[in-house]
Amino acid sequence: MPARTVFTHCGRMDHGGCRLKVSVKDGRITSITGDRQGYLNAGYSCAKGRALAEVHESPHRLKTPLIRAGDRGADQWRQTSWKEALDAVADGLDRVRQRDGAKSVAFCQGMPKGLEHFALIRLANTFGSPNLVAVQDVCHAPRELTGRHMCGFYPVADMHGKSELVVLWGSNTRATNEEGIISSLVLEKIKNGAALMVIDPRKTGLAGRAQYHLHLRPGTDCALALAFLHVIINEKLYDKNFVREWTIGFEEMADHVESFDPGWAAGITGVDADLITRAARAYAGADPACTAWGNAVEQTPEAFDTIRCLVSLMAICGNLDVPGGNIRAAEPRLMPPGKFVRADLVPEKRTQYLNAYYGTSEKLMTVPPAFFRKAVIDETPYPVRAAYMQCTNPMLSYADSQTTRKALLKLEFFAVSDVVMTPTAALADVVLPAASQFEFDDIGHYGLGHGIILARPMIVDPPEQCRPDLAIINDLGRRLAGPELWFDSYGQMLEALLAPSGLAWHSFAQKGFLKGEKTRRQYESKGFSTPSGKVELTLTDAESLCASALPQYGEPPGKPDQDFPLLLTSAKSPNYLHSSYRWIKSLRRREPDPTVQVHPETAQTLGIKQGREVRIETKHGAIIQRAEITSKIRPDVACASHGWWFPEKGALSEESWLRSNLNAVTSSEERGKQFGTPRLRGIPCRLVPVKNTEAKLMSS
Ligand SMILES: Nc1nc2c(c(=O)[nH]1)N[C@H]1C(S)=C(S)[C@@H](COP(=O)(O)OP(=O)(O)OC[C@H]3O[C@@H](n4cnc5c(=O)[nH]c(N)nc54)[C@H](O)[C@@H]3O)O[C@H]1N2
Ligand SMILES: Nc1nc2c(c(=O)[nH]1)N[C@H]1C(S)=C(S)[C@@H](COP(=O)(O)OP(=O)(O)OC[C@H]3O[C@@H](n4cnc5c(=O)[nH]c(N)nc54)[C@H](O)[C@@H]3O)O[C@H]1N2
Ligand code: SF4
Ligand SMILES: [Mo]
Repeated sequence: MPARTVFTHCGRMDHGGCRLKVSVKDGRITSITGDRQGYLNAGYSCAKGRALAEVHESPHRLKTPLIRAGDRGADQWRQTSWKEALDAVADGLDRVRQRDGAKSVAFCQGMPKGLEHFALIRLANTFGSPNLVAVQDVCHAPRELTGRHMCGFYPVADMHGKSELVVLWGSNTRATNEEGIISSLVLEKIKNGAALMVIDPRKTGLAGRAQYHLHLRPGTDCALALAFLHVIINEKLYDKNFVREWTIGFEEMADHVESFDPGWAAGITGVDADLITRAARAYAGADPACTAWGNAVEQTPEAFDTIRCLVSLMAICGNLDVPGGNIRAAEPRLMPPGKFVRADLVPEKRTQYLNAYYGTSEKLMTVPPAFFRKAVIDETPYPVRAAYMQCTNPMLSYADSQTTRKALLKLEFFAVSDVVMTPTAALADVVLPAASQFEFDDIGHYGLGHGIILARPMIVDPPEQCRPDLAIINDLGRRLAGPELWFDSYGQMLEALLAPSGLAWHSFAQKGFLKGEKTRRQYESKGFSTPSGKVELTLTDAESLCASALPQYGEPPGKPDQDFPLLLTSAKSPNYLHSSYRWIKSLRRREPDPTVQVHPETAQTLGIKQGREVRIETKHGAIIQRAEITSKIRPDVACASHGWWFPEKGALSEESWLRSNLNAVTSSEERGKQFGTPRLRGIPCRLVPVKNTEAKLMSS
């Protein structure tokens, strides 16, 4: 067959977004390059995207459904047919539903990889369970929902408008190409004259190009943001008109931030007071400034307060909902997510789901992993006894891996869909082999709040018996909820979702993407969708959120001390997605081992040598990673790699899943009230060089 070229969008290597030109010959992908026409990437692609052909061909892929043939976690499997596997999953989930009620069955999703996320919510809803467990406690929800509490929408950086300043607040777009912000767009803005401010404990590549780099201690962002507010309000640099017309609580906020001066913040953050003052002035002076904010601002129990400060800054400086600022991105005309997931079928969700017991924000519709595990292990507030998991590897991605393992082993039944045998899948009763990128028709970015959706048409057949999650869920839905609530095929699901746009799948796939209509300053005619109709600097419903009306800075309970003198944080690798893809050769060559970044002075004091193994110890456990000695990091900080397991050592051995797993030294005992967020940034730790004799360590 002659070679052919297909255009599609990348996915499953991060949130996706780059338009790719893919060449195919005889069912094999022969080349992948970034396409210049790409709305988000303008020709850019990264090593992960270009490695997708290896995902397709990898010998590590799961290729047939498996049913457990020995004890849990004994690694004994029997290959089976799809019919038997899906019957087994349906029976396992239904048995628990019949006996204990639908809410005793959880549906668990990791980072949304494509439309499967919403299809799974639909499965949970049509099944009758309010418990959709996801990683949103540490990803996305704190940003989106705090935005919605304060101004009625999720203020995303307008990467296509003109800005005078780009702020990367705990976001390393160059490596992570975060949620629709492909780094090429940031670079384009800089080329067009925007100044750059980076707020990061590491001197990242972009920090090296920034006019302002605030090299703060991890976990102290709230103090820094309060000091920004102090400077801007004290020096009257705010947008007086916007503040007067469109905010409530400004006077209270002004009084409140009076004591949070840059000198105070310098003591906490480690950033020079003068630099804080200059940076705050630059933010207020830019017309407009856009803030791309990342995981760092939301992976602490204080996330709500930190993000409230950031939204307050956007508001009082006139950066909210203006071109080139932080905007409300209108979604394209599609079936609205609430309708797609059939939210109407669980009207009692907010009183029934596990979150109700913990009193989280009612806008948080997914269950934090810590609540799920407690329901499994302690049966609090009621037992959860079965789970269906897709696109997630909780053994690596949930804080406190030992507790996760205990919970998974206690589940009466659980099934996993994944592309390879992971430390999570290895503990399951049934494992389903999922199709991956390019192997089925998919829609990217639906429901993520970025105002775009992207077509990811199928290019090659999946390996052997692999099937797309959308098809698997559709089949499970038909079995568990009845065919009338589901579709004849997953293709119909895509058509139904697209119908309001007037496009059929094949036309959409040709067009490539849809974006919502550009509307800015909508508040001028409609007000803000908050109880007061304005941006709530003081929150009207603060009490119901167990928060004070204004953002506070609370000292973290665990501060560095003699025993644990450093602060541990993490940054995502440009070469991997969380716990995924260590089994791809080209990526593993680029990054063979997990590394912890240490400052040269710290390394010298502790006797740590470049490239040698170091034990990272916190109150919660110890792991080993290799030292990368670099002056790019603060001397009082250690920045570890997240998501590491070693597929070449199997999925079950501690040498594989425990040895270097960052979440073996995190905890979820301390959590934020509003979103159930544990502390993943700024954990007191110590580093100990590993002697050759103990290199084999682990749980010893
Ligand atoms: N300590 C610490 N922990 C963190 C973070 C951190 O910064 N520090 N970050 C957090 C964040 S932001 C997130 S989003 C989570 C991510 O947490 P997860 O989503 O759980 O982690 P991933 O590695 O992205 O994905 C898990 C699995 O999805 C599988 N997969 C890939 N594509 C498909 C597919 O199409 N179908 C199926 N069925 N499976 C597929 C992969 O093989 C992989 O095993 O981790 C969180 N955990
Ligand atoms: N290559 C790659 N891309 C990804 C992912 C991936 O795993 N790999 N994951 C995807 C997902 S699900 C998400 S949510 C996004 C995450 O995207 P980002 O938010 O950009 O991810 P991180 O690398 O966790 O954090 C960004 C920066 O925060 C800095 N940092 C660490 N601690 C702190 C702190 O306390 N305060 C401040 N201000 N900065 C701090 C780190 O040094 C890092 O440079 O990326 C997406 N894209
Ligand atoms: S930046 Fe993200 S979307 Fe673009 S090629 Fe890389 S993994 Fe794919
Ligand atoms: Mo994430």
